[in-house]
Parts: sequence; structure tokens; C-alpha cells
Amino acid sequence: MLSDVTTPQDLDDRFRETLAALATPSQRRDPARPVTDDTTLTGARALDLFDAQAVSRQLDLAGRWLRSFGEGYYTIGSAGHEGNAAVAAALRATDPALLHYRSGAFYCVRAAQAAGWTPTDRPAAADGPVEAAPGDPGDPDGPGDGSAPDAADPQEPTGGAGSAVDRPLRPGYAEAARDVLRGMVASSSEPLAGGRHKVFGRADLAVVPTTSTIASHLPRAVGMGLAVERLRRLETSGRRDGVPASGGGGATHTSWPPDAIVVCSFGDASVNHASATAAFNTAGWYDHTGLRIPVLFVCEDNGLGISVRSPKGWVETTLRSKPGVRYFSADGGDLPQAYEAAAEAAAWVRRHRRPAVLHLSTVRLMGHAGADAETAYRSPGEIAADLARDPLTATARLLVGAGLATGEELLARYDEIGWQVRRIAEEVLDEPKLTAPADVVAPLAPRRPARVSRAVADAAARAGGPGAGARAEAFGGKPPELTGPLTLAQSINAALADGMLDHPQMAVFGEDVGAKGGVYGVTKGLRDRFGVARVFDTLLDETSILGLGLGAGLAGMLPVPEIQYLAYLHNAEDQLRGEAATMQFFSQGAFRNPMVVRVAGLAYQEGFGGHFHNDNSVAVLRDVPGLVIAVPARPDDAAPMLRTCLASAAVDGSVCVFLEPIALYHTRDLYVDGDGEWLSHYAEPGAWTGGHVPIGRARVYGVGSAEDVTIITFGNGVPMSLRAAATLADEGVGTRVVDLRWLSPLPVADIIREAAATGRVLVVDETRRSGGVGEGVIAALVDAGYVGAARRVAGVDSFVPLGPAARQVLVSEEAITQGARTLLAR
Ligand SMILES: Cc1ncc(C[n+]2csc(CCOP(=O)(O)OP(=O)(O)O)c2C)c(N)n1
Repeated sequence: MLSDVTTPQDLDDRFRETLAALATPSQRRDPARPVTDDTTLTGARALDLFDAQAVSRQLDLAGRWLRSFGEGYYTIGSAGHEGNAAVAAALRATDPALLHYRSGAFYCVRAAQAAGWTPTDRPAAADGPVEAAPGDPGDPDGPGDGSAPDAADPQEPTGGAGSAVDRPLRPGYAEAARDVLRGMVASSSEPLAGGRHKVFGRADLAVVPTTSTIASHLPRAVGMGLAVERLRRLETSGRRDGVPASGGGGATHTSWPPDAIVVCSFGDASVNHASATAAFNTAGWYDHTGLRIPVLFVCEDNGLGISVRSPKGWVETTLRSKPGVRYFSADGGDLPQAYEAAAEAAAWVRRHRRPAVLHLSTVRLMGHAGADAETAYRSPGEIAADLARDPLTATARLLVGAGLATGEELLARYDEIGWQVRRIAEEVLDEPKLTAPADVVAPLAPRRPARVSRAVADAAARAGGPGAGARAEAFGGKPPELTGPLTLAQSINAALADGMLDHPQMAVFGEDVGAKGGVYGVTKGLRDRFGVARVFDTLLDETSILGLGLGAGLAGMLPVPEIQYLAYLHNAEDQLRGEAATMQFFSQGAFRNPMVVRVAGLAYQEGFGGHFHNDNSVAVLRDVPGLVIAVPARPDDAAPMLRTCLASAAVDGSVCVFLEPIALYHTRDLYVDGDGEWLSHYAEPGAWTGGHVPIGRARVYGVGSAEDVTIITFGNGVPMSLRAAATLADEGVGTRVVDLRWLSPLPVADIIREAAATGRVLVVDETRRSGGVGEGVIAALVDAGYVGAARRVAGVDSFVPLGPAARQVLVSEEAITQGARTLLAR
């Protein structure tokens, strides 16, 4: 029995005592009638929600039971938060949900909904029609909630004598329990993360997994809301059909109906987190501009963040004061009240397509997690007060008081559920775990280079064939291959335009990318060509920019967000490393965030100095598992590399960082003023396939005999090394210059081949000596058994100072030449 499990507050014993003491109702109520006079929630539904709450509670007990003998790895429970069952009941099974780790009862209800249960008792029109938004080409007038009450449900008790409690458990509840238990024991059969994490998530339930980083899912939720609304508009204007074929390829977009709303839940302490304030602000900011974002934020407020109390009244004050976000509230311990408030909030969001927050008061029972001794920071009186508000007991009281069950019947039900949960726990205990590194990393970042190269070839065929007319029009009759040699910036601009033409779901956004066309002009003209829905300026918040990308990618779009300067990516790193890069890993590819994040960065800007516009550190990106990092140095690499990133995002759901060396954006010459050697012609579509640059393949330049020394570099290091090689050639030294092009994954095969060709390697690394790219190159050589000579020239471990002082810490051409000479002198 799970009731044998010792819990901090003897929760199970208290529940039993309370139910045993409940008076038997004098009259039986028809379960088809509302459970109280002031709700539409019927007795039958309330009984079902009691079941979900009981399953959730028993799962918490099971987590502790499994932990007690070392077979469970997760004890954060939902006890006290089970009122969130009512929130699930007020939503549709197809509304995408990103859940708090205490939303166990919500998850159970969602699983039952997906298995065919329609928990809403509200009339079909209660949600109301989706409201016309400004500029909407034609909104559907249909009912907000097409689901009628499931009167024909064979499981529905129809009243009369006998116990309404005595009926089979809803299909879905046992399945949900199995999912959760598998997560707790890290079973490789767990349906979403496959034993990689304990998550609430399943693609068929439209439950998107969240990480343990509190509030980090909120920016994504806002992005999903924006994308859902955008897709709805495309749908209503008849433009969505067939679009995803070459779009982002997110896993679930087709299953989100156009009038879906996004729900995300989180705790009260989480409202203070920068990610949460960013998400609320972004939702409000867009609402202020008239853009619709149908997101329902649900704050499950138990008054505590581990041991720290939310100051009395703070959560309500802050949630009420979010501009553009409508406030709803309810007592999460009062099932009908929570249901009514959640239904009202969900209907409001669905109808108006605008953000709202539901502030659900809850209690936290059994401490923060298994090991938490809350008596160290809470008084006995405080703990007892929470116990008195146990939502499971409250629902039992409600049902008994309404004449729908006796305490004894509910206890029997609770025990029956407990036995089932225990049985499932025993079943999953022995399921296999992940046992090999290859199994662990299999879903991390799938790469199918042949498909990616085929996608590029297909894009070329479309651009040169059926899409040629649209392409000519988009480029104003003069496609970029006919405009003469281009700079790096112009080449990226043209490739972005070609990407927009080929991927109807692609969107370019960021600070200043729209009206201004980017601070360096890289996105110039794109908004005029492709419209404000696809090329738009965001608010000034990198967390939100990436969050929009994450949500849009999940919804099937192909987002290309821009981070204005590399230094400012650090504001928002978690959205890239904690959210984007983990999604396929924690969902075994069921969800993914196809995304190409353009970042302007690296140093050597003449006349525009200072660290923040010349940041040369990429260490924080290089160790993110699965992340693709592209650094194009020259125009005729930039375009094919961007095409590869877009194709890889669409095909494999890759998360790519496209790091553009600012100092090379407008560079024209290589050796002497006016030589135009750093300009390139843009390839016509017919040449894209032949010029395809696969991920992880370097470019090699031979200078002189190319026999004496190998310089391995990237970015600004490429033109500097080529100039150094020219000097060396004058001295009779033959050099091969290897442009890595990809910092992750590193082109290891090319590195080793080119190093072995000369036996003398100079790594020219414009990032910092510590944690810089050069460390990875040298390590790759050592790992491969390279026995030749090697040296490194790298940036000083410093921030980049203003003005000419920058030269003191950056790699110079002179240092490269000297480095090569030293190598040759050995
Ligand atoms: C960004 C981040 N910082 C710290 C933590 C560690 N941590 C886990 S839960 C938690 C408290 C969260 O409190 P609240 O949001 O109120 O949710 P509750 O657990 O009370 O439901 C903290 C600090 C974390 N998971 N993420």
C-alpha cells in the first residue's frame, strides 16, 4: 500500500481520518446536475476531477515510496496543487500546454481528455466566437468550443439510486500515471524523454515538456501564442495550406487548431524571475501594439519558493499590474470556483486572442521535495494551516456535501486508485534504463546530411524553376547573381531573401531588423519585400526574441531571429542552451525548435569599438551539445552556409547559430585597396547544389606550394591569415589556410588531413586563449594522434578595450606571420 509511505505530514492518514468523519449525505444528488448552485460543473465531472486529483496524490506517494528503496529519482510532487485539474478541464485537449512541475492533476485530466473525455459542461457557445482582430482578413464565426457536452458517454452516471463513484476509472488516468512513474524511475520507456528527465509532456496530449529551470518556458509560451495566432490568420485567409512542406517542420503545428490557446503554469516565486517578467512584458507589449497573443498564464501560488515566502499580497499585486494581461483569480482548493475562473479566463483568451493570467491560490503539502525538512523554516501552525486547505480533502467534502458520494466510498475510490498506481509502479520498476552513451545522445541533434543536401538541391530547383517568376519579382527584376560582386552583408541579405522565398514559414525578426534593415543593413529591404508579418522589429529583449523563436519553431515556423551583438546573447543564453538545445533531447524528437539565430559579432570593427560591439568569446556556445555554430568569413561561403543552416533546421530541427563577423560585413579588399578580392558573385540557383557546404566541412586555401605550414583559423582570422600567407610566400614558405567555417561541430576530418599534410600547425584563434576555439582544435589534433608541431595565436584573456588599445589584446597579422616563422624554425 502506498499509504504505508511515511510523509512529512502524514498526509494520507489525515485524509483517511477526515473522510471517515464525514457525515453520510441525507440525499443523493443526480450526478448530471451541477455540483453546487453556482457552477456549471456537474457532479459527474467533479467526481472525475476528484479521481484525477487522487491519481496525482497517489503519484506523489509513489515517488516517495520508490525513493525509499533507491529506485525513484524524483520526489517533487503536486500535493496541494491538485486544483489545477480544474484548469485542464476548462481547456481543450488540443490547447498546447507547458506545465509547472506541480501540475500532475492537470496532466491526468489532459490524458483523459485526449482519450475521449470532454470534461467541459459549458454550453458549446460559452467560449464565444474568436473575436475579429484588427486587419484580420476574415475571422471564423464558429463556436469557440465546438465540443458539446458528451451526453452519450457510456461512462456517464445518469443519476438515480446507487453510487456514482462506483465506475471504471477514466481512460487516460492510468496511462498518465504510467508516464509519470516511468519518469520517476528514469525508465527508457517513458514516452517523451525516454528516461532523460522527469517531465510532464507528450506530443499527442499537446503537452510540451518544460525544463527544471523555473519560468524559462514562459518566453517560449508567448512565442507559441504569437505563432498560433499567425497560423490562424493564414488559415482564415486560406494561405496556410501546403505551407509546412518546406517550412520549419516543427512536430506539432498541424495538431494545434487555429483557435487554440497556449497555457503555461508556474509557481509564485517564479513570477519574479527575469524570464517571467520578460514574458509578461512581451505579451503586454505586443498587446499594446494590437497584436494578438492567446496565452493563458497560470500562477499556482502556494506562497513559497522552497523556503522563501512570497511577501503577502505581492503576487496578486504584481500579476494585477501587468499591462495588457487580464487578471483572473480563484481558490485552487475550491474545485467549482477554480473551474469557473479557469473556464472564464480560457474563454476570454480564446475569444479575444489576448493574454490573461489566472492566479490560483494553492498550498504546498509534503514540503518542496522529498528531502526538504520544512520544519526548519516553517512554524507548525503554518504547516497545519496548509493541511487544513488540502484540495483533495476539499473536493471530497464537496462531493459528500453535495450528496454525490459518502466519505467511505471516496476512500474506497482513493484506495483503489492507490492500488492501481502501486501496481503500475511495480511494473515500471524493472523497465530498462538508458545504458549506453550512444542511447543517451541519440535524440540530441539528429543530422541527416544527405537529406539536407537534397533539400538544398530541391530549393535550387524551385528557385530556378517554378519559383523563378516570384524570385525575379521579389528581387525587383534583378536577382543577386546579376548585380555584380557582393559583400558579406549583401550576400547574407540575398540569401535571406532566397530563404524567405523558399520557406513560406520563415520569419526574420529582432531589434531594428525591420524598418531600418539592421544596424549593418543585413536585413535591408526584406520587410518591404516580404511584409511585416514575416520581417518584424521586436521589443528590446533578447530573452523574448529567442523565446519568440522557440515558440514559432514549435508551431511549425522557421524562425530566423537576430541578436544584434554577440555580447547581448549573454543576456539570454538560457533560452538557447537550456531551452532550444534541450528540446529534442528531452522529447526524443517529438518536439523541436528549428531555428537559425543570426548573431553579429567578433572584433576588429574599425572606429566602433569597445567590448560590447567587439565581443570575441564563443565559449558559451561551443559546449552546448548539438548546437550548430557557423561562422562565414567570405560572401561566397555565407550564402551556401546560410542555405545549409535553413535546410538543416527544416529537415532535422537543428538549432543553428549563424555568427557573422561584423568587421567583414562590408569588406571589399583583401591584399591592397581596390583589389575587390573579398567580394564574390552570388551563385545562381543552378549552382547551389554544386556549391553546397555541408555542416562540419572546412574550406582550404593553398598559398604558394602549400607544403610547409598549415594555418587553421576562421572568421576575421581568414583574411588576416591569407595576408600573412602571402608575406610568407614571398619568403618562400608555402602555406595552406584552413577556414573552419563551422565551430561546432568542428570539421575534424579536414583539420587532421590538412595538419598531417605539412606536419606544422598554427592555430589562429581570434577568440580568447582560455576557452577559445583554438583549444578545441588542438584537442582534436591530440585526440587524433597528430604528432607534428603545433602553436597557437589567440586573443588575450581580456575584454576588448576601446580604440587602438584593442590591438593589444587581439590577434594581429604580425603575430600570425611570426607564429608561422617560429614553427618553421623548429
Ligand atoms: C532559474 C532557477 N533558479 C533556481 C532554481 C531552484 N529552484 C527549484 S524550485 C525553486 C522554487 C520555485 O518556487 P515557485 O516558483 O513558487 O514554485 P513552487 O515550487 O513553490 O511550486 C527553486 C528556487 C530553479 N529550478 N531554476
